[in-house]
Amino acid sequence: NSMLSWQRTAFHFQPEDNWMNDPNGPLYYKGWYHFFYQYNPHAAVWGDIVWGHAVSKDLIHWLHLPLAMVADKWYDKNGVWTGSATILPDGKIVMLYTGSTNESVQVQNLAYPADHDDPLLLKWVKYSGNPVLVPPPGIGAKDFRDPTTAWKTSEGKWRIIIGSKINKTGIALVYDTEDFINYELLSGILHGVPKTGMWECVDFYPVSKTGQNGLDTSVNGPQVKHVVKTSLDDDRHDYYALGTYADKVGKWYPDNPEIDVGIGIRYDYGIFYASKTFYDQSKGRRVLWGWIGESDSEVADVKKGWASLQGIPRTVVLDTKTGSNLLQWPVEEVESLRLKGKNFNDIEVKAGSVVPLELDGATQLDIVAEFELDRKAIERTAESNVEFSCSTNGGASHRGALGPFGLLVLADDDLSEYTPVYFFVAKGNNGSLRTFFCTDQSRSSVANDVRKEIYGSYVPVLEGEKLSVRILVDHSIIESFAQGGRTCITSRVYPTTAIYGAARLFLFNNATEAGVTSSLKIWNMNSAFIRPYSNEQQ
Ligand code: DQQ
Repeated sequence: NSMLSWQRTAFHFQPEDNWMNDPNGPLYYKGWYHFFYQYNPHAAVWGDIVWGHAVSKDLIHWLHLPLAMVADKWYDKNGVWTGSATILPDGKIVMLYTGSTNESVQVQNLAYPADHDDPLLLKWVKYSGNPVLVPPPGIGAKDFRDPTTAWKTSEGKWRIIIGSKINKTGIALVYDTEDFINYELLSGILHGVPKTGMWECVDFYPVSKTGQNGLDTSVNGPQVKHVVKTSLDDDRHDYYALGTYADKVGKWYPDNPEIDVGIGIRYDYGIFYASKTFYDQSKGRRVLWGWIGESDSEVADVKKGWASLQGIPRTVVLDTKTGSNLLQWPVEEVESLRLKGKNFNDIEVKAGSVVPLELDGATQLDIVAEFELDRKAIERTAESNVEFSCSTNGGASHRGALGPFGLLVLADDDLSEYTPVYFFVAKGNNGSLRTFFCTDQSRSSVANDVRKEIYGSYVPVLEGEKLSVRILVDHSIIESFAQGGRTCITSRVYPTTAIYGAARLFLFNNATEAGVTSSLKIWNMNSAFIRPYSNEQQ
């Protein structure tokens, strides 16, 4: 349907057509980044899941390859579900994935490249003895999925975790193996959190306490913390927590039990699910992929013939300044798409005003913005509203003393459509400030078959820091990173008039008392090359 074709993105990974969900088995091999993903070759809705496959030299430009694995065995007849890659010390690759069997039992299967000399890893072989793991006693047949990348134990074995639940407690089961064929289930779980439900797509990895570079999954010791991430089936968000890993017993303990896995911090406060990291040995970084679904209707997805994107891959490191959160940032390669940039210096945005930013197009942007609130107004205001929350406080049109202020993205000229990405500074009665970072979709589209939520959360702002945001805009996706990636929000939006050449960008300040000064650098973004392999060959 050409009416909806503007929703296709220009530099986000998406298949030519049909449905995509979770990222699978990302890895770097012989000069190529490989990306596999949950894919329905037949329709723009979930079902008939197989593994799509694409390769890239830079995580931005992609060649689509033939399907890597299809549902052709009894042990994956109902779906070739999510899995992860492990690169062995000799450079060989093993892939573990969940199969939904002919009887819809969730089992784990082993696969490997047919030809390790092929840098494109076109052909995959399923191990003849599959499945290698079936649900253990006490675990439901449909509650056993999504094996992680393996890491080395101090004993020299490989270890993986697999998500599950017992009653309503989400858990990660731990298995040790020496050959990826025979496994030993540890008697205790890695970790579990009551009332969180099924843990999908668990992830486990070390982050350096100095925060500078990414670490291979097996790195352990006093210089690291360990991250546990789960995707909660019940509320469709990805939660992580920082903690300490005890190799000997195969357990992990959160730094702060109040911000434990599934009840504390999210990777992203918008749409972002089933994510997975991998260690990029070519650049010494840990890279996070996340599935970005749609927030329009299924009818609209079927009409347009496709559904879902992948977020721009993000590097993840520990935020050594706070010590209590990660920093996520778009991989540096996305900057290669930047066309001519434009600077806007010290723009004054008075309380209650909107300021247009003149650009050559506003549907493909990379925005870096800083904001400073008028100090006198901060001191002056008597407002007390530390209980503020993005989603319950009326969104960007609610006026407080010190906010909201930020940008109106994918807006049209007369502001019949726009998506505010903004800060709200709340002042406590003891004078302390608390900053929130939000995205408000309530006026993002005049269409009525799309969800129009208000997303957001608290963002840590340290003494002396300016408020800062990076925003990637690509037709129907807005990815926003506040304070260097401490709090992130991804939105899918469906404007009807703020498209192509009609899309504009504005600064806004809906505070009642404080003026804001903003400096920005904005680049129009080139489109990425994301094409079928067969076309390449012609
Ligand atoms: N998607 C896969 C499962 C996983 C879920 C099936 C998460 O393996 O638990 O498509 O989105």
